Amino acid sequence: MAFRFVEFPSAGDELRSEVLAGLAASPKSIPPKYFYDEAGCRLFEAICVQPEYALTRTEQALMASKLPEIAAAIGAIDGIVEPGAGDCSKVRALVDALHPGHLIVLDIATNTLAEAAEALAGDHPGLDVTALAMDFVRGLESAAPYLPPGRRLVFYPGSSIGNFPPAEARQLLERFRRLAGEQGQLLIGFDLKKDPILLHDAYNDAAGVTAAFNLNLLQRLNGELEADFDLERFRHYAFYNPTAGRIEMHLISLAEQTVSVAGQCFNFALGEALHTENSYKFRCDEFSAIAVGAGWRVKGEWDMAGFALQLYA
Ligand code: AVJ
Repeated sequence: MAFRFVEFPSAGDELRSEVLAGLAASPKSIPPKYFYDEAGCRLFEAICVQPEYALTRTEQALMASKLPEIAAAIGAIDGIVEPGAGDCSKVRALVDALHPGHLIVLDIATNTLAEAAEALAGDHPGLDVTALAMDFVRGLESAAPYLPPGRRLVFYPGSSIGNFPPAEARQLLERFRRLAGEQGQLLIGFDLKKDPILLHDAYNDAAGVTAAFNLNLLQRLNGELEADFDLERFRHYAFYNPTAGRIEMHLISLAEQTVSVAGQCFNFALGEALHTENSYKFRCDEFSAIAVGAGWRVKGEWDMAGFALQLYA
């Protein structure tokens, strides 16, 4: 089994500085990448099996039904690179179809990544697996020394790209071009614009898992930044903003209150919002305009039930 794990330093300092900056800003916000502590990763996996949240199931069904076609369109490759791989569940089917020699997985959730990548390596004796624990939005370029030579496919499924506003999405796709290199390709999944009530329900599941996922961010800050958020005094609030083309998730203060975080005090007015996530939805042509703006050329497109995969070279 060929497996190596590299942890990049300073994730802790960045949590502290980004959270303090976000709480000091107006309106208040915290980047969604901080949802994924261990409890957050488990809650996200639970969201993915909620009846209202079709995104992950649809992507899996699309991958399963079109895999031979997608694999043929990709052709022979030497390595797959997956930023934000999380529990590495999505890349398995692709590894089995494409048989690359190398797999490089990156994620900010250190333990989830390390365990999943090692298990994947154990299941694929011929595959060389490298797990890089890092905030790839910041440190993507430091993955360069770990990349295999030859033809690389960057795999970015799950509509994670939806967390970035269009201008930032374009920049990230430009960086993915450099990551993929000469003759590189990109297979990317994104959620499509659809009936807004369906979108609304996907982020307001009846079992309250998305609410728990959103509130867990405060729990995490209580544990890791010595904060004293009272989770009873914040409400999960998610809605589709059709003008911006995105789901917005907020935590709304149910009272006027003062919260201490890492020794600093922050006031929340009654009804004040802490913005925790944007999840952009696209039409296929809208998305390809962003990717083409980043220098990619469309090579293939597959869609099913409100979700799309596009292949770029
Ligand atoms: C992992 C960013 C694709 O936006 O749908 C799910 C995260 N947030 N429910 C999404 C999420 C609330 C998810 N992404």
